[in-house]
Amino acid sequence: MRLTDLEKIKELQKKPSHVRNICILAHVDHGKTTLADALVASNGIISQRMAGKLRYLDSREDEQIRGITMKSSAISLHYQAGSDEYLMNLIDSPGHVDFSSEVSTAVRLCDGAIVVVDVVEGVCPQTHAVLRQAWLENIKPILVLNKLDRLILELKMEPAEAFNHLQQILTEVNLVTSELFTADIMSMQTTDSPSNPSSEQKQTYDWTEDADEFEHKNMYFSPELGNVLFAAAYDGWGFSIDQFAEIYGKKLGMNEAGLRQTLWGDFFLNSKTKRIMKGAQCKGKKPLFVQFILESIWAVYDAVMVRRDKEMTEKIVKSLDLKITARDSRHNDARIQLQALMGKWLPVSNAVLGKVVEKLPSPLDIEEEKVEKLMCNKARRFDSMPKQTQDLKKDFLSCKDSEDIPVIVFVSKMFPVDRALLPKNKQRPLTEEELQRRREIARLRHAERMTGKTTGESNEQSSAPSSSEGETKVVVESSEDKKDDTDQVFVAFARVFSGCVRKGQKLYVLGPKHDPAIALNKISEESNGMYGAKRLEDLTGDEHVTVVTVTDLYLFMGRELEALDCVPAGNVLGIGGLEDHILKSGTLSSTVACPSFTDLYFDVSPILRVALEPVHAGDMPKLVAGLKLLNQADPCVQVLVQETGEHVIITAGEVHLRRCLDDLIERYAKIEISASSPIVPFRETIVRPPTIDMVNESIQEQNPVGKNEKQREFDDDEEVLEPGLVRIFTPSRYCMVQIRAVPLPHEVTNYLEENAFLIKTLDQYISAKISKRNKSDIIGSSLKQSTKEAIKEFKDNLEKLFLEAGKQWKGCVDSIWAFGPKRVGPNLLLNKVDGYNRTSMWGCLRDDKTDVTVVARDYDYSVVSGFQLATLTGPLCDEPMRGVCFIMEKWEIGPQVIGNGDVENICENTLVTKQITNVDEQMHVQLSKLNLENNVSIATDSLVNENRPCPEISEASTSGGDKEKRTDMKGHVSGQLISIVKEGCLKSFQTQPQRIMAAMYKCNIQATADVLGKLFGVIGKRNGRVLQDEMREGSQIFNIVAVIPVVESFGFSEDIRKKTSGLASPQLVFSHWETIDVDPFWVPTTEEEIMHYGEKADCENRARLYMNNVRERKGLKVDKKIIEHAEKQRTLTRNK
Ligand SMILES: Nc1nc2c(ncn2[C@@H]2O[C@H](COP(=O)(O)OP(=O)(O)OP(=O)(O)O)[C@@H](O)[C@H]2O)c(=O)[nH]1
Ligand SMILES: [Mg+2]
Repeated sequence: MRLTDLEKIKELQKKPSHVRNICILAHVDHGKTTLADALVASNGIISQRMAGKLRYLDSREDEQIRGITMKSSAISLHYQAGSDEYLMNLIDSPGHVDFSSEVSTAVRLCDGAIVVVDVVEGVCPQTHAVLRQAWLENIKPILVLNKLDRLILELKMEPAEAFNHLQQILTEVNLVTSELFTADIMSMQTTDSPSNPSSEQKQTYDWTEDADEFEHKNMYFSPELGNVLFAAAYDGWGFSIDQFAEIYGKKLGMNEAGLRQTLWGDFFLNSKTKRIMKGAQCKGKKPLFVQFILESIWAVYDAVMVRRDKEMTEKIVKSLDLKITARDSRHNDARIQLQALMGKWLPVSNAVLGKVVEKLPSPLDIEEEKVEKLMCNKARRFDSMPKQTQDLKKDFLSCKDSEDIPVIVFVSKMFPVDRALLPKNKQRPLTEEELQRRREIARLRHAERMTGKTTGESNEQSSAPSSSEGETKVVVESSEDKKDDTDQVFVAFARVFSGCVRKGQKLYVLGPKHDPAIALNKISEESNGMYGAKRLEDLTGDEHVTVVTVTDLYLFMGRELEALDCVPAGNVLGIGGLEDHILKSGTLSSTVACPSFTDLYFDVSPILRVALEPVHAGDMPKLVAGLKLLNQADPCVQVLVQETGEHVIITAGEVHLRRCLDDLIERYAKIEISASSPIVPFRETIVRPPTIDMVNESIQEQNPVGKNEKQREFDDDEEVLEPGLVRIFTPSRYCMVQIRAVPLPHEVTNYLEENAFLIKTLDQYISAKISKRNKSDIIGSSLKQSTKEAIKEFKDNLEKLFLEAGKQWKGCVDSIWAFGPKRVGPNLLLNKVDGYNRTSMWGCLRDDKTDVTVVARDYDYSVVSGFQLATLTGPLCDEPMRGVCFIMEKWEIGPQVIGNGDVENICENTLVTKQITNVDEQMHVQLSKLNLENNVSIATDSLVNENRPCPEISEASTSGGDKEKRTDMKGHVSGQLISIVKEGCLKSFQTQPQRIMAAMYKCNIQATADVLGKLFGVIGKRNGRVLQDEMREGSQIFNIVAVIPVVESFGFSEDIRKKTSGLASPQLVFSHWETIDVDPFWVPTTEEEIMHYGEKADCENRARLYMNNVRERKGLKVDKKIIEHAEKQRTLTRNK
């Protein structure tokens, strides 16, 4: 029976000091939902006995079937500590890495976290991840070391052993937090140092100051600080050492505070002096934790579970003065007896909720630092925001709910709810008055019937309508609902940070690009206050604010929702009716001075793609509508329509994909859907010519074997000057380009990839310069000092990496022309064209006065486009390139090229080349002149409208009659140039040794020694590599870190689980790109090789296999013979 009614919760919501917003975080399967069950049971929502078995917050069917949580869900609980009552808004989050975006959405709404660690598995990858999340969002954690029962029953540890083990786990956890802390300090140091003069003076850095702060912030977990609990949530018990300090303080007449400091650690009780002494370990004494705590618990398990000693059990119950029902104490199942006993003695809910109240902050304690972090992202300074915006900080801090305080709400996700489950559509229990009324109606009906019997049948009919009045109403309601085309509605998962949200209130919905400064200006122009009552889809490009009327407010109660009329600051809530205004997350406020909250931090990016189509073609509209709902409901999934028209979803991993498909089929689209096999991304690259071939024989320079089949195709190609260098003319002979392809050093490629966001900033800046737009939401005319510094550092590091890679790269950073594909990718185009001094990429680093124009030659943009196209779809299988540098060595353009007729002459004749260069120079001089005169770049203009005839070249043409023809031809130049640059890049790429790059997953597996062999077998079979296999100290468990190609990963987890009888279960996270060191075009040539690999080497050549699979999928030409040397078929059944 539920112990707390809604009225009490509403009352508590109004006292922020008595509210705690907390989430439970952990690695997968460490026991979050089980712990939540115990807390839920303390409110009587589920029975104590079902706690741990029901997993109440896993309300989805697939969560129950698979036994893992897939979405975060919230419940409001009541907790009484002495005379004080508290409201706990608790959020349970998933631990599987595929759903880590759900963790981000939960953490954003909370002030504190309960971090759970399974003491057998210890610190796992997601433990790192969640601690990091908590750190990034400035939320305070307490630690629950869970599953202590496993140490007793499974690992059969002695109490002293268990104590050492627990100490070790605690050290591991603290190591993670201190790493986070140091990383944070380091980044603060680096960002502070250049601009902050005071830090220059402070040459020697005092670590102790920060270490103090670290301890002050309670970031270290330690039982004596009161932020560590020990538990076995499944058995319903848990404790902090404070509880035992209290018990033994009274029992032994000792100082409680003293005990609190010594119960954990190297202390023992001197039995003679009755004093607590230090140095238990070196003196071979039992530490207090073992003697006073663990031994007692071990004794209970021993009596109840191991020896099943009834007498002893009764004795324990008596000595602890517990009241256990006869039903429990006589139960056949010893575990139930144990749970009843331990649950009564050390109830985990009391221990955990008590510590939550004591150690975790209330909404009132929100720190200024956190508020600033929420309101403004790193690139911007809080004090650069408008004054009205800065003023909102005090409203955050005061957390008041009065009328005059602006309302600020953050929605972290939209989650789907069955329309039928909304409180307004649910049958609620009848109140006493309603029951009374119904009774009255029934009595009247009965009386009428009795009189009807005497007066005749006719009356019976007339009484019928009135008797079913209640029912008719229900029918009307449900038919009204049927009008809606879907049975799913979205409820926003949100928190009120300031003010009080009320039903019927109008609020602004602030989009991610909303700028308070602009909106405040606009609003003062429009006198009537609220502007633009629009929906999301009606917004134009520069509008980022819509207005919504709040229709429904809900309280989350696990599987149920309760309707509310208003929710004051500091509480987690659900808001209905926002689906047309918010896609995944967003900010609501009563003032436009409020900025849109900073983006949620997602740890995992989606990588697994599948294409979807309906089984019945006519269902396409339903699929599209379903995908729209899925996109809104899942914080991480990406839904897109590819150029090919395919509908594609990108998910974080296999488990996430399965959930998305189930959701689509059963909830959102409700049609049969066929999903393609996963589309795994690849990359294409080139490498230095290898020195040994596939069979480890060295390749001599002249040996034609050194070239593969593909490279030999270009042997007679006149455009190929040497391997990796090509020269191509446009068909009109108007332009010529000479391009070389070389592999980029690995370090550079990785560095470019890591800094994609800076490259993007740089690109936006240059585009803004070129088009002379002044977009305040991007960068505008000048960069912020901090961004400039970051770009400068990026450039310096890039230079350093190039220099380390070899002298040949000297100076190349200054000649970078473009990054690609999509202008940010890890491939480079370098400008080595003689006499073409293009404005450098790094122009923004010069001071603002000189940084005025971008000088670029005509058709510069076409060259960049050609490069972008080539790097986006490589020649192997139309996948993007990675780590390739294209060097434009010559680029000639002009009328003289055509006049000379013979191509050979043009190429070889140095005189002509010189002429061309002269024209080039002429153009350049003219260009610069114009620049000087107008102080704007003409070339820049022509970039914007690239098909426009170019004034310089028109003037350069000598014959007036030719003018029209030239202009016409030039109209095609840009297109032809794009095409030859693309072709040049591809050809120069193809004349080098090409390789496929595979996306790699990193996986952490925990397994016992006996299954290691099988495990390595599975990893090896899937072309994976084991990077690390270490035995966890003090346990039989090995921590294995391996990498496997994503393309080989499907069914990997399942395979591992089967081979190890469910003992090991891996989690896969995208790690890096790896070159498959096999030439996809290699075919055996020598007799030995043919004997070894067969004529086509198809079975061995992994790279070729991957390449051909992708080509087949994309409908590209595949160079393979289906049947070779087919044998005569035999029928298996013999004709009789
Ligand atoms: N022995 C033992 N098992 C436990 C304990 N707590 C949880 N478990 C078991 O651990 C498994 C996982 O528990 P859950 O509560 O679902 O774990 P979770 O952290 O919510 O998992 P995800 O939500 O999927 O990340 C279940 O089989 C539980 O019965 C415990 O204290 N002792
Ligand atoms: Mg769970």
